[in-house]
Amino acid sequence: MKYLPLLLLLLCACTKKESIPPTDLSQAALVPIPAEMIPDSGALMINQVFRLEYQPGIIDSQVIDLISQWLTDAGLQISSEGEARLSLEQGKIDVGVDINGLEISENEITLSAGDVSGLIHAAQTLRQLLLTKPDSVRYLPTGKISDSPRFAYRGFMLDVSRHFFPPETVMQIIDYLSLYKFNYLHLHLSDDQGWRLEIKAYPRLTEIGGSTEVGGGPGGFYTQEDYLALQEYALLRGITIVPEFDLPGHTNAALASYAELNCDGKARELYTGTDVGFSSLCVGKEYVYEFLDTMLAEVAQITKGPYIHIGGDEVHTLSQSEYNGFIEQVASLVSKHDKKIIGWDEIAQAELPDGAVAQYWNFAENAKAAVAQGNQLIFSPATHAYLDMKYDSTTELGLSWAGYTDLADAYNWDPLGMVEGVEADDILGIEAPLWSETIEDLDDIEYMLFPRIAAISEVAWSSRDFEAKTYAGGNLFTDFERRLLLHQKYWDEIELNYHKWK
Ligand code: TNX
Repeated sequence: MKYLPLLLLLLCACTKKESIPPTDLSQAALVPIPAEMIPDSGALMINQVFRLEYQPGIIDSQVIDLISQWLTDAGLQISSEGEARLSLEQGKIDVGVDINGLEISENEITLSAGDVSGLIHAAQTLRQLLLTKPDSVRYLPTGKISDSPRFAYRGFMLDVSRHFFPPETVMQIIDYLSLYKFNYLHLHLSDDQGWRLEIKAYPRLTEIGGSTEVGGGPGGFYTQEDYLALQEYALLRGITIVPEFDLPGHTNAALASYAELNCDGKARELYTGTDVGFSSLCVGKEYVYEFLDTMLAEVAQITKGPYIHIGGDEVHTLSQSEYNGFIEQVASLVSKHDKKIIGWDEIAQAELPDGAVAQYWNFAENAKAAVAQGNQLIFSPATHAYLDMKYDSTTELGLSWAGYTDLADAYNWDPLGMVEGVEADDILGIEAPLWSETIEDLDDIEYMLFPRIAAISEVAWSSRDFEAKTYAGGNLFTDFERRLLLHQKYWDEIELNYHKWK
């Protein structure tokens, strides 16, 4: 009896040394949570050399290099020879948008997907398994994951107008978005405080309109070369860029650059404050439509994705019919240049062309009007998805006009059921905007994004079992938090400036 404590101590020490392999894949720290996880009871030893196998000519070599780099950085040894196998298979399973699978057995890892974005997402799943496991654990649990997203559009918006962010910052954000399986990056490229994309036919837009920002800093802009490089960087990581030119309001930077855009023919002063709603292009002037036609033609030509976002929000200086007439004309110009339009929910007050998408941010009547016209919605409700809202009253950065948004608020909502009469088919997806009135650099961006961007990723990607699980504040969120806490290890490793919520 007297030796019992000693015996227990010894037993404990032994089992610890053995480092029990994890055996339950379904408990892995994956965000967004996959559609299906089937664990089995084995384990794969990580510390061995994996022989990379793929179908040459089918999978783009840049994609193979990127996936190998991600996994190597996350701790996998990959080579052309080796005992264990890492196989990449594209097009072998159901060909469907973004359907993907990850299978782990005792000596093989297989990533399979219908298309390239599915392959990238399968790789991100494996990468997350590696990045979130404790350093002492030398095994991955075996089993099978089958996954596909709930919504086709999973976006994040960065306001590069109120404050300008250089291409390196945008690339860093693209890396974060890709890890959490977002597939659209919306760049808010023009507003009262700055015009941020070079337009060759109108160089003063960036020379003058790009020369400052909120607070009077130097501003900046992307050359067309920068813009093309950003798109290429994003596309390789499964992300399409959506350029926004906010029209006809939020246009002071353009009005300061070209006097002809104003009804009185006089250029406006540059603006470095944060008011909204005071500016508008002169919608009755022929010059304005020539300008827009030329500008949109240039943008359409260098934009790889299907959408151009035309803004359309907060126009407080026009009559309803002036506003509607303007939106309809711009919509037809965008269609003429073979792109589809997205606009803030106000655009649904006008007649929308087929395929136009309204971005619901504040007004349910507008969302209903879009659906009544047969158009789809992107959900960005300011009360849950605006990442420029403060977490709580102590948050130094950000605004609070839509209230505070803590991690639970960013997680506990669903687009379905949010606006009466809006059905699943009416919803193209979700987008989280970050307006940058108070956001000045990458550290600020990271603070507002993390951890909430992970919550948004799960709302956008994962189907939620409302029947089986308590929704608001219930065990869905508790389980999300459990998984997310394991992501902090990686965030600490890369010195991410995240908001510590626990
Ligand atoms: C509303 S959302 C705006 C932006 C501001 C933002 C600040 C929208 C379409 N317009 O101009 O930056 O609030 O949260």
